[in-house]
Amino acid sequence: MLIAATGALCAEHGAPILYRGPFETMLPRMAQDGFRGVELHLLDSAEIDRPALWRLLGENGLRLTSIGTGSAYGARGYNLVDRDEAVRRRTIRHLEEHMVTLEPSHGIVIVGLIAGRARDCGAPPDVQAERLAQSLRELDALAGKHGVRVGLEMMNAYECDFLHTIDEGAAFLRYVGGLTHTCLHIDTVSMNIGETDIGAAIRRGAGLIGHVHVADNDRWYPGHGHYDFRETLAALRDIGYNGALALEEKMLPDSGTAGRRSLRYLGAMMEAVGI
Ligand code: LER
Ligand code: MN
Repeated sequence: MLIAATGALCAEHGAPILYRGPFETMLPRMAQDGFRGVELHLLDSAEIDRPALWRLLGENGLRLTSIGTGSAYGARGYNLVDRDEAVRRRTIRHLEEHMVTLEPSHGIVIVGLIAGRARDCGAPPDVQAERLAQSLRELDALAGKHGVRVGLEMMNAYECDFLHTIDEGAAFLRYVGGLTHTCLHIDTVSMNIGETDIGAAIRRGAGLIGHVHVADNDRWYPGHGHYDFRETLAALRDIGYNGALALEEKMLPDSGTAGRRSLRYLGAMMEAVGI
């Protein structure tokens, strides 16, 4: 399991993104703090200098595990269930740009907030489900073309209105049917809110879980609060999970301290459960 730091060109102070700044200063800081993986949260992949990013990743020994896409939902209203088909089409084209950025590392494009909500859809839940299913079928085909994967994130009920638990995600993937480049993406903060038994839920998700967001229950670095990382890591070990643990956590008390403490704490927990 590769522990990845989250990073963004800019983000609100309280947002759960660990490092911020231009690639040429942010990526070396991550590497110096001990990271070998990075999850970038990008507003628009078409606006970045991809060759420069790929060069800097290589120079700093970092693998781009994943791209977080939620900022385009907030800033531009992009989503996959919108009542306006033109918005849905624009969102799929937008996510394909992230797939191009992820081609060299065969990483994961996250579909979390950008999945959209009932208020974007303006129709009953079955229509919302079918629109998301149709959008995911298209994204899945594009992911195959670009050699990447889509990670459908299960988020808690305070942040989204559809697909909160691993069981719900698994049932939805069965409903969509035939996806070959789409996985479930889980998040410790949301599991802490929505799952009844986190270890058992992860074990039932064997074979489907492809990406993991990690933070303590208070969204600080692992070890700051009371989330049971040992239980989660043991369950991930049992299902043979070999993807990333991406630190979607606050930069508190500062990026470097939080990053280094996360690596130390998760490293010790992984060793304790025999990973
Ligand atoms: C997105 O990855 C997520 O987990 C939400 O909580 C948005 O912050
Ligand atoms: Mn998350």
